[in-house]
Amino acid sequence: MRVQLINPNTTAAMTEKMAVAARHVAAASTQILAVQSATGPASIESATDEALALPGLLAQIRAGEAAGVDAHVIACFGDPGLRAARELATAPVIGIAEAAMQMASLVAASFSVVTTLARTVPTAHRLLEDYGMTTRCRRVRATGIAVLELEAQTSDLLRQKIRNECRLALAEDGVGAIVLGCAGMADLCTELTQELDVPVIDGVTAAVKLAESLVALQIRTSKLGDYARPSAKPHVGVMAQFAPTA
Ligand code: 5HY
Repeated sequence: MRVQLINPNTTAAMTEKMAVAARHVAAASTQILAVQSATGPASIESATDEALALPGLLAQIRAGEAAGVDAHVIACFGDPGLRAARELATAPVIGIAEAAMQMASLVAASFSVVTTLARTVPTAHRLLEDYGMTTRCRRVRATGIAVLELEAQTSDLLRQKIRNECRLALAEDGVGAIVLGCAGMADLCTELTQELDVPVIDGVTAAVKLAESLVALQIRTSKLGDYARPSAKPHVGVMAQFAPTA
């Protein structure tokens, strides 16, 4: 099967890092097609970043559908554009935040999220509400690390900060699992799981395995109700190229 892994920001090093993590867990018969938005911000850390990232992301969804991919993964912890992507797609579309939260809730009664900047914490809370997960998540913890700081090589200092925040979550929040709150943390999941001896869930790998499950079960995105196709209509201006055509 072919799973399109979409980085909705425009940082190639991050796309490469998440592709490595995804390929590491994918079944031998799964091809990971890692792509990124052609337009938009280098990282997504605010509602404005998210709004500007959406045209490029939705263009990749449309391109993937046209190419007949079996599933899409939106690899940004804010799950930007998830509902719009599901309107446009018949293949399943998995957001990494929803994937990680759902998977954590299967193995622990409650979890905490360890994320990047305090600026992104309200987004995580909004998603928890949206997904009916507020009773499962005890706390969303910021490390103060910006998304782009996680790129290139994740330094020992940054790893230490993330590790410390995870340890605090386990000591203070009474949780049984940690959800990593950024696609750029995907490379830390295995070592943190070993060090902390609790499930540490990274959304990129969780989303790939959930996508594989849905494809294997031949479950596709419903076109009835909320995810019905958007109707085609006239659009003006530079964004017209991104508008649904049929
Ligand atoms: C992400 N931003 O996973 C989110 C993380 C965050 O560009 N990729 C981004 O900090 O909300």
